[in-house]
Amino acid sequence: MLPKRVWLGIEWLLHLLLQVETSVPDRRALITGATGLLGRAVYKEFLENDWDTVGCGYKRARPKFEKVNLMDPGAVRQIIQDFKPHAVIHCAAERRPDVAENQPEYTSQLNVTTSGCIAKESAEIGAFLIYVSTNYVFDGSHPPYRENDTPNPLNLYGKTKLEGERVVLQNHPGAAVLRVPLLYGNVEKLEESSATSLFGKVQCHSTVACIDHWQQQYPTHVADVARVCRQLSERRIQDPAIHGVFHWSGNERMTKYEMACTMADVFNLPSNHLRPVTGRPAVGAARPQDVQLNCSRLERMGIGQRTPFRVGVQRCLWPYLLDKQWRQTVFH
Ligand SMILES: NC(=O)c1ccc[n+]([C@@H]2O[C@H](COP(=O)([O-])OP(=O)(O)OC[C@H]3O[C@@H](n4cnc5c(N)ncnc54)[C@H](OP(=O)(O)O)[C@@H]3O)[C@@H](O)[C@H]2O)c1
Ligand SMILES: *[C@@H]1O[C@H](CO)[C@@H](O)[C@H](O)[C@H]1NC(C)=O
Ligand SMILES: CC(=O)N[C@H]1CO[C@H](CO)[C@@H](O)[C@@H]1O
Repeated sequence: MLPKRVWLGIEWLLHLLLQVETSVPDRRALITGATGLLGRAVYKEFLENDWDTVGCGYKRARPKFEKVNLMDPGAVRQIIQDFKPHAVIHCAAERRPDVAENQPEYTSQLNVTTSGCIAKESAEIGAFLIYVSTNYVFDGSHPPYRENDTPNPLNLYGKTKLEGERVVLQNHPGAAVLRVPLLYGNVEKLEESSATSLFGKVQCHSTVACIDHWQQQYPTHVADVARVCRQLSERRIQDPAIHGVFHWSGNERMTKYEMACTMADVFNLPSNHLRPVTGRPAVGAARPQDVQLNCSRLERMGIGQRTPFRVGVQRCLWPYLLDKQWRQTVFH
């Protein structure tokens, strides 16, 4: 028997050796939409966790990312053939329901045709693909929704995302579809997420703001979704049987009105100018009332994390706080 100290020494050496081994990234990830709200977080998550990571964008690509027009099948083929990724995380899409409603041609080309093309090219080189989809594929009449519940999208955005799911799984049966609800996180401007955009109204104390209190949402931090994408990709390397539809979501049910009140509370701002609107919204694309996602499939795999909404909004909104005095006393 060796003394305990010698064993500890051997263990330590092995630990060091393994670290050297794993510090050379031999896993490659391609992130589409890496300039977008979710893609930025996904890119960061893979990059910081030992993946050789390439992000692509379009209008905002340069200089950090590859500029690839995903509408061009030749360009899609070229980047996938050149980089030969092990995992492709497809975050590029047209996600604004009102734009999708008004520009259906454009939306379906980007959402459907492009996704099918990425799926075909990924399958050809044996890369795992995660297609990011939405809880809007459901109509909201019977929450919570499991992965195999029947979709019934109410608006064109949900319809094209659902078509995208189908064409992805047809062209790449080993792919994964990850459905997520309303996302928020570090934004380039407050309007980038419909959750963070509420902060403008919250800080404008002098103006009464009527805010939706009808639709139940589950605001989800992009860093949490990014973590799910990475963990799922790593699990897939060990277990090639992993594929199909997955759900991920925050677990705090809130209306936009409740999100706005929470933001006011987090930053100790007045909220008496915020007014709840309890009726179904009359304008814009049709929206389902409650599309809670049952996430137990990923939970059972031990995958996922959930940033509390108060913590998430404090982190991503404080740069937009107008009251510098308050910022100084609390953060410095
Ligand atoms: N945001 C949400 O609340 C939400 C909710 C549920 C599901 N999702 C899904 O999550 C995914 C990511 O959404 P997001 O909010 O991160 O979107 P986003 O911020 O609007 O980003 C869209 C991305 O798509 C890229 N893109 C657009 N047209 C392109 C083209 N022709 N070629 C190459 N790239 C192009 C954009 O690149 P450039 O800007 O560089 O042109 C950008 O990186 C989408 O699949 C969306 O459906 C989002
Ligand atoms: C989620 O679905 C699982 C079965 O897949 C079920 O056991 C569980 O009770 C469901 N959770 C909720 C909150 O409905
Ligand atoms: C709802 C919608 O726009 N559907 C279209 C999606 O794109 C395909 C082509 O890839 C069309 O055939 C669908 O009509």
